[in-house]
Amino acid sequence: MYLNSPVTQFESLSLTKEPNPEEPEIEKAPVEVAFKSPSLPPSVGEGAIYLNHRGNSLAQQKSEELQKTLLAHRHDRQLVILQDFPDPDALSCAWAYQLIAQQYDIKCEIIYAGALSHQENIALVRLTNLPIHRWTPQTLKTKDLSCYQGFVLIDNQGTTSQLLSSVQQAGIPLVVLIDHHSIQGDLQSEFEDIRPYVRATATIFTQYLQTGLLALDTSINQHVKCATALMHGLRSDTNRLMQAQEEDFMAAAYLSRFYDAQLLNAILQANRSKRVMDVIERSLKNRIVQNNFSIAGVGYLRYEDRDAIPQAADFLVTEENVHTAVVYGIVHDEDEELEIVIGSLRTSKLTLDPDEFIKEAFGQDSAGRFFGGGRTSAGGFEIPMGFLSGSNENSAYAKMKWEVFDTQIKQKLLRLVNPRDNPIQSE
Ligand SMILES: [Mn+2]
Repeated sequence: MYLNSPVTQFESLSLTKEPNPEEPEIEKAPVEVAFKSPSLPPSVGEGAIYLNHRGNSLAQQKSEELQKTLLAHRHDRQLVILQDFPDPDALSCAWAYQLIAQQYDIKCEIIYAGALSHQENIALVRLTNLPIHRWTPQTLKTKDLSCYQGFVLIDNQGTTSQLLSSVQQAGIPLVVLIDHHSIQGDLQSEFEDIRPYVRATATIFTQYLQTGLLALDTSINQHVKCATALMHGLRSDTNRLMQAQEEDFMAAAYLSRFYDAQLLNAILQANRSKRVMDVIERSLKNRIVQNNFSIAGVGYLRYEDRDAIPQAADFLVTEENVHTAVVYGIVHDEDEELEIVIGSLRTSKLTLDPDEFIKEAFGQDSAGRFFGGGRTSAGGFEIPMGFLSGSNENSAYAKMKWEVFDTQIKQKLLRLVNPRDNPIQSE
């Protein structure tokens, strides 16, 4: 049922949207003008020739389309919105986008609403001075959004950001959407490059760089750091290249000319906090293993420790006879008095599509939005707790609330894990 069949993958290729008749008529701008502009790099470089030889004309075509879009938006200000808990793939690609867009005098503000939670992400941002800003929905209210002419989604399709609705309500149009997750909804973007069969958005961005959208230069410190970030993003989304495919390896090979291996090593050396270790311990204690699935609820955890959930799932999936791990908990944000159920799935089973699995397990909310999705070998979900959020002063009440969510999530998961059993009786 969850076959990751080549047919499905191919079909997603054709999902690139039809030209939108309401788009500014960028087609009318003669292409030669685009490529002759003095501030712009040549669009056909060595890499482009290589990509063409390989028959990967899609990357070339998308680069040219993106260039046209950027030209049409010269001098704009844009918001680059990342998922609430941005990962290295998202962080590095947003930075690469900012550097590319800068050449067209487009000023980008890279923002996220949640937290940098994984120790490696904190190290990445600190050690490279990666230019991102935390804007909570509260912060957004204090900003004058009228100075932004467009927004950009990278490595996400808005479903994992609290900021999307406010930005849309402010009437800011979606100008660029670049992602490798399965299509999550019917967002309309002027430029769109969604390639679910590519393992990392960093691979897509490296291809843009190779085709000449930005000429990396090892004498420019920022370029070296951005290449290092992209290498980290690419490695982390491909399980240290173990799930990388040819084009990911080709992208890594290209980045190897520019990245700083020592800096990457320093990022990877970042240690886990004790609290994260404690969550991993809880996941080990609480896990139930059925039909090669390992499922663990870890109870309440602090907002800043949210990344402990995917890290626990990463760990549980390494157990013998386990191919898929799902870990979830209630993440509590004290500042915002917000509670949300957050879960992560990791799988080594090639025929299990995390996106389909999560959508099938949890379904959609009343507005028709799925609670989560995924990409190759990994997925995640977020279930808002609405009216049941907060008021945990009474520990018996908090415990009861956790048990209700825990039971409900287990039921939904076990329905797929043991299709023939009654999940309630199966324990
Ligand atoms: Mn990614």
